[in-house]
Amino acid sequence: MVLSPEDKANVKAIWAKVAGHAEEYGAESLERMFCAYPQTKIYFPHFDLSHNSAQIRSHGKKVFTALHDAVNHIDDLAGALCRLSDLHAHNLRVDPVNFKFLSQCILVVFGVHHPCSLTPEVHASLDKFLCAVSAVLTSKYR
Ligand code: HEG
Repeated sequence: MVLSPEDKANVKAIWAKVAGHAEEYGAESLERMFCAYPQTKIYFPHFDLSHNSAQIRSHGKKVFTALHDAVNHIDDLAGALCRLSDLHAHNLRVDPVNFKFLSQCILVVFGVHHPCSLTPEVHASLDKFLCAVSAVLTSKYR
């Protein structure tokens, strides 16, 4: 998944809107994933999955903070996500299909909160970025 200079600029621009909302947007993305794709709940048996639970908020913030870090290292995603890629492949063993589900929900959250910013071009760039992140996080399975 190759991001053009324009894709990178689009991702950085829309990601600037997350500032101060990482927990809120992250939690909403997770809740949408658990609701629309209930099979994803299997990875979180130890979580309280009720609406707006402290665990969902805290995990949502972690996911969005990691994505923020990835945006800041958009030219070296493999390096920026190296530790998380080990964790997801070797410890968590999340089936790669689930990354598409979460990415889809993250896109929807941007659409809900920033409808005017999510132009078709920005949508396409953000989709490519999330695909690239997912590819790194699922690259070490064996
Ligand atoms: Mg993952 C932990 C990021 C997709 C299931 N995930 C984590 C952590 C981060 C993260 C930052 C905390 C790591 C730590 O504790 O050091 N996850 C992350 C990103 C993405 C992603 C950026 C994709 C955009 N994760 C993902 C998906 C699933 C999943 C699709 C399953 C449906 N993640 C998962 C689980 C944990 C993490 C079960 C451990 C949660 C816990 O026990 O606290």
